[in-house]
Amino acid sequence: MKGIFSALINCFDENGSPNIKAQNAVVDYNINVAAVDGLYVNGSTGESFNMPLEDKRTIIKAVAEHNEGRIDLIAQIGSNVIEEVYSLADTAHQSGYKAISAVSPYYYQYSKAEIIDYYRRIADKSKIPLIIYNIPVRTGVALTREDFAGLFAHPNIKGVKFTAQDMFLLQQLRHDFPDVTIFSGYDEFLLSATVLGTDGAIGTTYNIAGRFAKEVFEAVQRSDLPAAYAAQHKLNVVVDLLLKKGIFQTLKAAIELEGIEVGSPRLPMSEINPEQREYAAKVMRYIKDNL
Ligand code: MN9
Repeated sequence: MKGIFSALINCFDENGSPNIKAQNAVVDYNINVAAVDGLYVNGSTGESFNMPLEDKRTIIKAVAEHNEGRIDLIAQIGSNVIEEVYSLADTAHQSGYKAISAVSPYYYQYSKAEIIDYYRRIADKSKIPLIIYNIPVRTGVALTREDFAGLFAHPNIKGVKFTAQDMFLLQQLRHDFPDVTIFSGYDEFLLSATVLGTDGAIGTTYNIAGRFAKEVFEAVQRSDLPAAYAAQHKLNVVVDLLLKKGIFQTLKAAIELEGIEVGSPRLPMSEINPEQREYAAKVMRYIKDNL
């Protein structure tokens, strides 16, 4: 797997249940307009951590059915309820996903041994490869170079989504594990990560700004740093506008402007407010003016 993956938004109706019609439209938008190479389903951006198990399963299946093999799919299934993780790993496999991914267990302060054991158990059970979702700012768990060495020793742990600002560690991982698939996770660091030799990136803003991200990634592959720098600047304008008033609501409001009724986030996140709609209009205008 390679290239730019959207951390796919999930669409809900007024009761908070999956809205499959809108979800399908968002998948098409990602493929046809944002032009991404793959989708990371039920990640942070998909609000997975606020969703009931059966809704996560519904989304995993629906996205695969509608995608019909057009682009690569990864299902994020991490949770503290390990039986649910195993069960979603099966669903992802049966639905044709290329890989599963999982955040480390969170809330309780688990020991490194417990976290590594969690990942190994999932990787043992899963019939498709596991990509570690490393996001210390959310989980409070900072995996080290040595921790990754232990994890990548498992034959079914084949990648990492690296959502951290530590470019020192990222370089070390690229050096130590040339065959592991490394996706960078912060859209604002896409250029910095790509020059270190990552295989691709997974991010929130690619749902609407996938083409800017592809420009960054492809310019680095052909060693055109001025073009990569210019594209990263455009992407950073988008990231900045989205972060200002609340990234998830503003992103959803932006996609609504494209004619898809994605709805508001699930509770306990708040609804989209007028200020977020105003920023959504700014961000879509910027993208269209700078494509
Ligand atoms: O998927 C995203 N991280 C989180 C990765 O949602 C926590 C990023 O795409 C960020 O939303 C983005 C803005 O900081 O880089």
